[in-house]
Amino acid sequence: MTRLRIEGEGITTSEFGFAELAQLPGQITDVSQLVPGREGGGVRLHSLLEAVGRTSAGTYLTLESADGTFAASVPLEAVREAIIVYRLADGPLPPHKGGPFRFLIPQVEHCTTGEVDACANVKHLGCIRLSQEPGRDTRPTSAAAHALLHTHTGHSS
Ligand SMILES: Nc1nc2c(c(=O)[nH]1)N[C@H]1C(S)=C(S)[C@@H](COP(=O)(O)O)O[C@H]1N2
Ligand SMILES: [Mo]
Repeated sequence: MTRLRIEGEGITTSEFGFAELAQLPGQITDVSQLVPGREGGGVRLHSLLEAVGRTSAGTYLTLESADGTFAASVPLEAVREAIIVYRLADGPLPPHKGGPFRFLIPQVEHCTTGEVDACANVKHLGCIRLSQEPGRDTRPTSAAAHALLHTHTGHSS
């Protein structure tokens, strides 16, 4: 069973599977209510951070895909409203929707527009890491690199 790991400064390393995520407070039954055009259900990032006893220690959040091929590091403050999408109807979020775990930032800016943009909506999320300094970030920085990435991964945006 795939699990989502949370680790870093000031927290207890923890792992969450579908069942654990479903038991947290802060459930979002239908993410399309918050992010038009998106499907599935999720839980607020804030609930996960509370569950692992987050103190004020970490200021950056690094989101890494389970296979390690993609990572984005963003200020925690800027993604306070983020959601971990983990379900579609009663089952897990399928891989073609970015599952089993997908980071989703409501009202995010377009790709390559800043420190927090749509590229930080990491799919197939494996690990969330808290740190004082920015962490690993493989997001494309140029339009050309971005176009290439989209070609390779079949992005729709
Ligand atoms: N694991 C993983 N997550 C990823 C990417 C990727 O290549 N791998 N691309 C990112 C980029 S650049 C964008 S713009 C969004 C696109 O997500 P969408 O196709 O659902 O809009 O996913 C992000 N999450
Ligand atoms: Mo992107």
